[in-house]
Amino acid sequence: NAVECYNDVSIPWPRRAKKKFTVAVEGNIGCGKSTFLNYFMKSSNTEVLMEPVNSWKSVQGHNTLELMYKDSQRWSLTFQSYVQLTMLQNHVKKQRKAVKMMERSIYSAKYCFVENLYKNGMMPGVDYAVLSEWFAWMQKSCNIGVDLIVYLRATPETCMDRIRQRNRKEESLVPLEYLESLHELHEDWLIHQTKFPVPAPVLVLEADKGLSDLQLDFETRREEILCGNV
Ligand code: TTP
Repeated sequence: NAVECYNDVSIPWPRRAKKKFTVAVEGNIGCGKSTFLNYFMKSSNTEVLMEPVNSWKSVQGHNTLELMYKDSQRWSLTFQSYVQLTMLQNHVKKQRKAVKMMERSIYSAKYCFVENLYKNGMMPGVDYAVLSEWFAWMQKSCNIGVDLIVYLRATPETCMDRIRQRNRKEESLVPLEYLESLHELHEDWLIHQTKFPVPAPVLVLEADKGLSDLQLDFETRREEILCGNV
């Protein structure tokens, strides 16, 4: 399969490159995923699927992201079911280039965000159960595989600073504790690998540094990221 092929260094790179390869970029809110994706957008063999945040803000005229932050008990199921749909659409979207790079995945939406909402009492148990049933069905029935996860690992404090700087109006009320809780869930999933299945090898990039230093890391690790030689 694609992972084995990309990891098999005995196969020369141009031939390895002909196999399709999917990378999911993960990390807390504000960690720098868009910067990462903008950087790799310049690679000619890579297609980049940015997260459809704008479509979450305008579902037939409804801002589901804003509703979720304003009253999560009432609206988090509405929001997360739409996120799950848009993630699925990106996963199954026909891949034309050798590398498909996705901002997040259906996995972090479920294992980090939905878990966070449920475990902190922001999503009723019945809503969590319905989303979990949908998720389990999609795992069995749809092609949602990824070949590599790039984890941009930043402290909640760094993420908070970056969220403040970008000043997205829906996120004005996000408290540090929310980011701390999401951070723990990303760490449990991708670093300790104790809580949920990890669908692909994980490449960790420390993302607390300034964005220009981070871009140097993108450059140095470029081959690993685009070929999966982790
Ligand atoms: P992120 O997916 O973390 O995207 P980002 O724009 O913060 O990424 P970066 O700064 O690293 O480039 O979150 C976008 C918004 O959507 C954020 O407010 C969190 C929210 N969100 C959820 O609430 N639930 C979800 O399942 C997902 C995927 C995002």
